[in-house]
Amino acid sequence: MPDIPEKFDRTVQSADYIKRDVMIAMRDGVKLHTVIVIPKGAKNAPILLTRTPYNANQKLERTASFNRAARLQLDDELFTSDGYIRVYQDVRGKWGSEGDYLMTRPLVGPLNNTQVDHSTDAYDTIEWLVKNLPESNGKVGITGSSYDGFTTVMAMINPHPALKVAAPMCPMIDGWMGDDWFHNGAFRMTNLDYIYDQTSGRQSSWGKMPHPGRDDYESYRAAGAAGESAKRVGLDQLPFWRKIVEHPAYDSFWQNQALDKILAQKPLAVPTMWITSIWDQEDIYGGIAAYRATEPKDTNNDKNFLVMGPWRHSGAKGDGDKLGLIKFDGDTAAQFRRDVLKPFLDMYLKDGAPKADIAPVIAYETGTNRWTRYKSWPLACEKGCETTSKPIYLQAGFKLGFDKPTTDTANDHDDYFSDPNKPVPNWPRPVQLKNADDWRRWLLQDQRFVADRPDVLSYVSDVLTEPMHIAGLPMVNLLASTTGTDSDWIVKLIDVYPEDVPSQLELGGYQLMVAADIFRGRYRDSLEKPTAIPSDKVQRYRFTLPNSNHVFLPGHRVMVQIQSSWFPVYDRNPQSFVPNILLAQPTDYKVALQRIFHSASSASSIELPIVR
Ligand code: PG9
Repeated sequence: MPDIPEKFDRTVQSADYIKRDVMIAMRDGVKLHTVIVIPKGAKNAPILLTRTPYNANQKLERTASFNRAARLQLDDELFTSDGYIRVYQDVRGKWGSEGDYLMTRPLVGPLNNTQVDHSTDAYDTIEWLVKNLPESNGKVGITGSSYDGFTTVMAMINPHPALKVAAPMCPMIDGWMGDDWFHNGAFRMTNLDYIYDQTSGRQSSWGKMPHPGRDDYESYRAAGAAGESAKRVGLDQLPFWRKIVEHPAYDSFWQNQALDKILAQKPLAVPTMWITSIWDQEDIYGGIAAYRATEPKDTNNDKNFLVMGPWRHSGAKGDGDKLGLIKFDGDTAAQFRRDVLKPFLDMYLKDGAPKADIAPVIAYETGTNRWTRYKSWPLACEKGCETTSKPIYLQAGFKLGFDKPTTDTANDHDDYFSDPNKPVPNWPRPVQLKNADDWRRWLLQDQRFVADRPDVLSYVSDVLTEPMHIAGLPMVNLLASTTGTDSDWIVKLIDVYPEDVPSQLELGGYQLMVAADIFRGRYRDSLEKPTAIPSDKVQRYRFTLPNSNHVFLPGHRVMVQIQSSWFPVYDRNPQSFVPNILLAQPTDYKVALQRIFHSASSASSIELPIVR
């Protein structure tokens, strides 16, 4: 008899949980691998479900303990210690599940000609769970972050009646406007790794894509366009990469799968808490966009909830006491899980749980470092909010202030040469996009490392004598020209710390981005149909920056930086108009003279959502 038996039962008799590993049949017969962790002795227990492409088995492998809370994820602890049944499921086509995988599989319809999607799979899974888990009370909640946030949102569409509550974290909602794939049309090179790892095999894992050298800035620049870098590692073989190449603009492919647009059509079917991170390096757009899209139909203001934490992507699941050098008041993620998420989910899932005191909007105020509660969000905006945003203008002499420029002279502009062959880096080189620590903190990178580059313009206000609170999405109103025929515009709203910060010396003079984004100029008139920028003609670029709830403290200054590349996170704009930037040729990359206007008739500003 061989020493390795045919079967080995891995159940640990003295563990405090029972693990059931099941294959649940969906309506098309495909079976999905599902891991169920039931506290021993559970009765009338609520179920918390997550549907993931990232290996359900691994979610129960944080440690090798006999204790379920130590084995499951950190953010599961409060739930599983309190008797919840925790369920993780591999989405179809990944890991232990059968079926075909489609990246962020769209709903059944023009983009999905099968009979199944994540909405039907969630439905069928919940149907099975409530019928087959005698330990449960028949109430199911769903949660998950990022891709798992996307599957959470999908479950909210035509939901199973047993689905009582949803808590999508940092969900991927619109991959073109500002979540993973693009930001306002600029492609995010980090996706080459993601697509490679996620779709090159059913069980693919992270970090497998080859990268030449130690500096992606250098290797991606040397390769040319994103398409060339992709080709060099074989991404051409992967259908989702080919879809990206076929759909560089905001066409029906992207519009029809944008979940905020889909959700806006009907009132929310289940109470939902949108959990967002202020410095989300991956899905900074979607959570707040979905909250805003669903808010008008939440007429009683009792179904749609928003949380904003001072976190990186998925930060609500981890330790929230600091991010890079920026410290908060205690572990804000643990505070959120204990004081907000747990009572919120209990209220809908646990039999007899008390009504939780949860405000419609719970937002961490950065700068002052405290949690705040509001009835709605944003507090200030262009129109329809209690307060109207207030423009802060670029002024002569690289100043920033609330007085609109009054002159119209030939000198009312500042210029820089943007050379796509010497792009502005996202963080100091060498840049390794796969370096998790750099990647998670880059939105808080001290911007002094580029502030004085000749191709970065920095406008700065006087020292503030009073606190200035922004609460919403700053709107860029940039008046600019280029000698090229296409261009990217990056606008960064920055809090400049005083030269001396006695309580934390390393923050002296720090330039902290509080909201920053990129806009691909070819989309200024239409996101769907790009057009060449007329050379040397002033154009208006209007786009929102990510959401912020920040107080610029007295002694600090407000800064706006403008540049035309942000590499290698974003691919380079060749600055000459080509049909598809992902396929640009080396000769398309041209130096351009960029001109930023601050005159009376062409006044560039950032409309700040300032509240008192
Ligand atoms: N931000 C990741 C992702 C989500 C959806 C699509 C592609 C990538 C994630 O962390 O899951």
